[in-house]
Amino acid sequence: MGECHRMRHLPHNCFAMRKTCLQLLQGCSQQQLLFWRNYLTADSQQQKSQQPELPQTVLSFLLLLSITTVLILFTWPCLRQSLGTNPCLVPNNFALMETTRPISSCDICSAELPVRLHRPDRAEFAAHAYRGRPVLVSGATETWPAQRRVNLPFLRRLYARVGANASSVSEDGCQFLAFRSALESLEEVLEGRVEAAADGPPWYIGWSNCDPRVAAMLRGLYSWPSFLPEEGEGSAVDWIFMGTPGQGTAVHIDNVHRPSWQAQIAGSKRWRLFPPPECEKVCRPLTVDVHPGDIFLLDTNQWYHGTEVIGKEMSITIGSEYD
Ligand SMILES: O=C(O)CCC(=O)C(=O)O
Repeated sequence: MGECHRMRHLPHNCFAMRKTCLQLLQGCSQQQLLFWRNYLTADSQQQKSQQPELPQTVLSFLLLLSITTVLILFTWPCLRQSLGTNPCLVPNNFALMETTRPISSCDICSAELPVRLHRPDRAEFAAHAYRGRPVLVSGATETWPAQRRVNLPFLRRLYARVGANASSVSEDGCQFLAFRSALESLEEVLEGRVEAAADGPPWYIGWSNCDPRVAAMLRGLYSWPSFLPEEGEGSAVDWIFMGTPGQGTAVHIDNVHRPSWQAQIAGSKRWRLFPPPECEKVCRPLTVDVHPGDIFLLDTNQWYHGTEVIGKEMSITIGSEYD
């Protein structure tokens, strides 16, 4: 094919760039031109199928970038807390919680909520234990010495006597939550950073009481509610929440294993409950006021909840999850 053979490196779009192509192909016979046309067309199609197209690469990159951004946005509050002093065991990221929580059956709603029970026995409570409907039990803690004895000075003495390391509540899976209060640990609270008077500067905290010596002493002052399902006792850590009037928790939803009970030992607390979005058409938000002697039972995984101490007293609660 003479001169034509040396034009192996014709540009692939040669036939589109007619002028250049014709110059390059000068001297080729009709047959040679046909040869090159077939050769180049086949070659360029093969190359096309081997190389990923630019738009596809850009799209993949953008997709990856969006996924990474969304992941960072959703997990950042957790990551930041985990890197700081508080382990992020009570999830506080609304978007993350909302996208990962299981969808509720709207059987958690009914016209009359909360369900009100007075000193139920195990059989009566069994009908409500796992239904997800908030239950307010009255008259179930009258015999608890905790009602009269547990307050901040008592807890200060107890931790000092037992020699429990109060800062340990933020290690090994135990938690200390300071909510809006500028407090770093339970130690600070017990060592006097807050006033025991209800009308002093505001504060509100919660902690999982995982020191076995303190737990044993406190369990001598209250008992596992007798109406709860039998197999539930002792399997979970007790939680104490306490603080001054006007304080409490912002609305949130939990990711814990089981439903919770909470006994109001002192003061009064208002719970604001909101159904999950999938049940908004079936049930309404509700407000439940809990007073000393009441036990409030709530599936905190299904109901968005926030609290506020009402009245003039310091609020103290003890509670746990039940099986
Ligand atoms: O008792 C409180 O004030 C808050 C309790 C709470 O938010 C919870 O148990 O998830």
